[in-house]
Amino acid sequence: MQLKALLFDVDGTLADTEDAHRIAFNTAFAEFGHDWHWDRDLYTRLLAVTGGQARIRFFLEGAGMEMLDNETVADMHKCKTKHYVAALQEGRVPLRPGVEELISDAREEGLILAIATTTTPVNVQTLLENTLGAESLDWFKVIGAGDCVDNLKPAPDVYLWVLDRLQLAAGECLALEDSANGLKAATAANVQTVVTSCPYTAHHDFAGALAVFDKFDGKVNVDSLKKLHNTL
Ligand code: XBP
Ligand code: MG
Repeated sequence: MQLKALLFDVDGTLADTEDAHRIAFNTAFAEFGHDWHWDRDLYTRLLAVTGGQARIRFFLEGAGMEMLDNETVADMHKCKTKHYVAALQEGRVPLRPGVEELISDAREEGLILAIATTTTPVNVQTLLENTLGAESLDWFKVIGAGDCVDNLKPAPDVYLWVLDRLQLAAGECLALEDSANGLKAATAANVQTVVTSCPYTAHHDFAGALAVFDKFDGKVNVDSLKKLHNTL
């Protein structure tokens, strides 16, 4: 089957966003009067759960703390999103080296681009606007984010949602992911996946990936992706 589309994850794949997410969570906790601090080690473990609100609940459970009601968690997460978006607007989160070139080459080659992420939609929009420019939002034919589906990764839902809107078969697409949960989600939707791990996910189990790299630059480009897809 011909490769027609690239489906990009956002966090950890397009950009190393997780430290900015982590810092935004910590700022929100302080604003809500809590002295909770998520350091890198703890956050690495908390990334087992996707979605910011679920991650806050997972933390409370793991720490044996009293569970907050849904409204409080949602408000705290809204505050976190505000701080995260501000970091993106200040240009503190660049794309990973090689990503801009890959996107530009893929467009020139006529490949369809889409996004399949579990993050909050405004995060995707703001990252794209502040890295590739406002017009880049139109380069992605479909943007599937955490608000589009009930079940976040590792469930396949966001990939199935994106495939449905693209009207493409899974075999006509490749997913680009950085994490085991992302790989599981794409694989469960029958989309073959190329992993480019990031510092927070380098230790994950990527069994089942079409290929695993630790960076895009010099390794992941349209030619290498087409070759990998041809081997299927
Ligand atoms: C990303 C996530 C998100 C972000 C935080 O996973 O799990 O929760 O860490 O964003 P993936 P929100 O890269 O697999 O899509 O706080 O907006 O959820
Ligand atoms: Mg990711």
